[in-house]
Amino acid sequence: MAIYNLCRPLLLGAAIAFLTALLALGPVKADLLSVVRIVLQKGRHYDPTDLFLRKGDTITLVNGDDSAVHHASIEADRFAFDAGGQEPGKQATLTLKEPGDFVIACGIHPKMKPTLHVQ
Ligand SMILES: [Cu+2]
Repeated sequence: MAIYNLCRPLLLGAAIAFLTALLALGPVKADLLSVVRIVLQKGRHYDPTDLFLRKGDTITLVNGDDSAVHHASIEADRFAFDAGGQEPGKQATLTLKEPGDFVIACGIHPKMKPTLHVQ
């Protein structure tokens, strides 16, 4: 109980700081229900290799390699995605609007194949 009483002002301060930060984000508030996930392309691998997402979520593919170019694409029944050639440090985004399981292919590194599981 004593620890709780000691920490209480700190917790309150942290909560206020968090809420202030949320308010400062402004336009991002409308998107709080959807999620943006970072997917790293590095060392000829994706991290993570399986993503569990909801319809409306967005993924940002980040080329974290020093010299390798990646070319992510999806060929699905109801949509297609092509990030084009992604130089090191470049990003590409994709918003998942359809439910299902989708495999991202890298046109340059055939073994790079993460799967998106969209509910
Ligand atoms: Cu690649």
